[in-house]
Amino acid sequence: MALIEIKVPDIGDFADVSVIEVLVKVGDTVKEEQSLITVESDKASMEIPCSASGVVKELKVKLGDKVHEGSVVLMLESGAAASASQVSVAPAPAALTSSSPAASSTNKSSIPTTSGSALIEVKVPDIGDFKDVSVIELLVKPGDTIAVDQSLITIESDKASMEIPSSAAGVLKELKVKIGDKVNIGDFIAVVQGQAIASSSSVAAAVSNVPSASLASQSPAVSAPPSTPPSTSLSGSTGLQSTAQMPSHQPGNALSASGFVPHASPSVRKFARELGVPLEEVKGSGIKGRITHEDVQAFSRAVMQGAVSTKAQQAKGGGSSASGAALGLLAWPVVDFAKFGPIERKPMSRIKKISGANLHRNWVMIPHVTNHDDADITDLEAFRVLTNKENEKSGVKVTMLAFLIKACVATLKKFPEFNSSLDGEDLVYKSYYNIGFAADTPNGLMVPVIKNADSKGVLQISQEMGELAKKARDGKLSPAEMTGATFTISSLGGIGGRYFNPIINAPEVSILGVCKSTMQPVWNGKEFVPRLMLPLSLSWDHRVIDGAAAARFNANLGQILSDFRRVLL
Ligand code: CAO
Repeated sequence: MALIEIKVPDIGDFADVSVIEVLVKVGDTVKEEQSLITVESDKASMEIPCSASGVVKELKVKLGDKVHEGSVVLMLESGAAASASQVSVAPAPAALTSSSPAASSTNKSSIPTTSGSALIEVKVPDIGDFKDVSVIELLVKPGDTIAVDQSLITIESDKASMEIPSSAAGVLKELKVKIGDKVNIGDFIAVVQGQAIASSSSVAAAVSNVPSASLASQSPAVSAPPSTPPSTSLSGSTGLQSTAQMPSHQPGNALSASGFVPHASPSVRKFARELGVPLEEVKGSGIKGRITHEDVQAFSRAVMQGAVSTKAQQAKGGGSSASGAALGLLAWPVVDFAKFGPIERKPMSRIKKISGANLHRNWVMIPHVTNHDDADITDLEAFRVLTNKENEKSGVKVTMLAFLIKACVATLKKFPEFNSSLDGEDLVYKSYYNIGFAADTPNGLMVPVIKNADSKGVLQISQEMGELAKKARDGKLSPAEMTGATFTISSLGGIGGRYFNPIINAPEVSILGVCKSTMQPVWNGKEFVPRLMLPLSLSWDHRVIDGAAAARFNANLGQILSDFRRVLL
């Protein structure tokens, strides 16, 4: 067993490129040519392959480190002693910056025009042995004014992505390629109308980006990206952050159809394409907003679970005014209401729009069933009135909702699936009891959360509820005060009504709706007696909960409410 150093191979004139991904960890068994790290310059990202097979004993680089040719990436315990070339060098991709005026003629030819300017053909420069590389981004469009060296397209192999620069300045007349096309060295990609044929120096600058030697024959994992003269950096890596982090448009940054070029390595891009994930909609969690493999996975999972919809999905039928075509429904009726009488059009409040979108998704995606029941709260109401009398001075008013929260916690403990969430094919059972309560506010519905309600008494819950409801009405709830609920209660008891179907607040799996208690004649076996009955409406997710469990939940809740001592059991 030999311990060998695996070093960064010749990556041309690139010096101090950043490590943006570490793809292996100590203890991993790696094969020759397996990618170890991803490095990035301002124009390309590339994966550095292992020059031998073995077990990773020590990593010598970490995220954010700068490396160059010869930097030690890791220590590898190799089965056989590696040769000197194996140890240190995955062979030279190319000289990246040597200017080659002669080569320019292969990349650009000109056709004089009558106006004195020339139509210049821009071709794919020497990209080494790479064949049939896919065009993954078009960075310019006809009519754009192009500078020499400005990136025109991005191409990508399975291990590297690179931007192809323009070898001429002028106005882009035509792009000869589209996304998905495969290109090779010498392929004609664009026509630029320049004032004249670019000077030899500008030609040289453009073509200086060209790797001059074969890459793939010796080191398929390392490509030579076009380098950029220091003065013409167009898409510095610091400028390529996720959309959320970088709202302003930096000149020269490549734009995708929907925004900024997503910052991701070739393998992540490939992975996203395989899953059909629109990278520009993924928020990167890596350095400088870089999108990682895990980010793509998480986005894909969120879309599958309905927690997130892509822009394409939204365009097809996400909003309330959507056509319904995506669901195969009739188009939404378009009516000129003013035809029938005076109208006033008002935009919906921000909260209504947000809660509306959530309710819509939950209603459509969760198979809801609602069980209705009545609980005898005659004795509990008497106790509530007494409690309020005794605590008059405290300023805390106890309503039925605080008792309901305690009663629900006790019932949730007995029926844990009601306090769970669906995560893919798993059920996540929570050992904490955070109860959300719907609050009616002038701006719309909000759901503040009483955290750890199991460890709080009815008086404390009442006080917290009062404070949170006030904050909700004043629009002062913090995100932390509205998140983390495991179960929700929606009480219309102060208003009226008998029963309703509350919509589950995903990712919760059930919700209790409560209406106004009324005196009812209840048969006790001998006679009808007047009892104060509280209408309960329990909606539950039929993927998680069965009807029998829901009926038992309601029965148990009813028993606790009719004799609150049971809350202690
Ligand atoms: N039966 C009979 N009376 C009830 C009752 C019930 N189930 N629940 C409350 N009441 C009474 C209270 O005792 C109080 O009576 P007093 O004025 O005599 O003291 C009165 O109704 C008003 O109560 P409240 O609404 O102020 O207090 P609450 O704790 O019951 O509710 C809150 C607080 C914030 C939840 C409530 O104000 C609210 O916003 N409810 C609306 C929730 C909602 O919109 N749900 C629908 C969501 S789906 O669209």
